[in-house]
Amino acid sequence: MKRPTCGVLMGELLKVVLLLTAVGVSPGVMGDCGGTYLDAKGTITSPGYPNNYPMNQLCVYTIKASPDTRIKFWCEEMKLQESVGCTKDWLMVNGVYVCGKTKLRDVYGQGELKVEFRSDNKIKAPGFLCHYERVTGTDYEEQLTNTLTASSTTGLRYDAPCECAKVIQKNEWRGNFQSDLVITVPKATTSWSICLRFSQPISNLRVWIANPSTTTGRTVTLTNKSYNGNQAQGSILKIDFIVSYTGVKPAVTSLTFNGSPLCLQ
Ligand SMILES: [Ca+2]
Repeated sequence: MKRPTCGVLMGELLKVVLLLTAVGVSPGVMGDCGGTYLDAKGTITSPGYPNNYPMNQLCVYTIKASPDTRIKFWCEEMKLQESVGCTKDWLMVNGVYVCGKTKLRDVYGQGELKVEFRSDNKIKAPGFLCHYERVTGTDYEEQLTNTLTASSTTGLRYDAPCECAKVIQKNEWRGNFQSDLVITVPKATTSWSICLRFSQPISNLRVWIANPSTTTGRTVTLTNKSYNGNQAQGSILKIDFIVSYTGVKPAVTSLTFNGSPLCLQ
């Protein structure tokens, strides 16, 4: 009975030694939980990749270059536990949280890029395999909408915890309900469009501070009025609307803001 215990202990000891060896060592040792990466290019993975990552991990990967150098970061493989709003396991770069199979591609940092990986206390998965490299040239543009290949709208969020969009019902009467759509603007913009998808077709929509593309059906795009297109990052956009319906009451099931999916709370 003692041997297996000893075996486990030796295994743990070996892991500690390996971890200690890895600390401060330059880049790309597969399976490190975070570290500082100084090479011109390299690879980072979740701990233990391609085997399942352990639970309760919080790994910070700091990729550094000189202040005038840009760093490009992208993911080749992503297999994290998926959760609505990515509240369980997630990878975060530049304030964007992804989970499930949502791959980040071509995220840029100037001089430094911080990548965080978190796993909670239940359910493991194989994790991520991502690469970085220093880049030169003038084609640099940080475009959140171009950095994601979303497998679904649940595999993504913009801040922690999931508070980026809420639909708050204020009134309800036969065949109608009135709600506020509350969005925390993820990125400064001079114009906006919000695509709303309902679980059931709606028969009428009334909205006052946005122009609806249609007032019936399951999908509606709301665009800004001339006076409220300008929105700072983090500002709160509250849109009052009334939906009419026949039959089953519709609910907002997903939405995008300027093309990027937002989680719903
Ligand atoms: Ca988990």
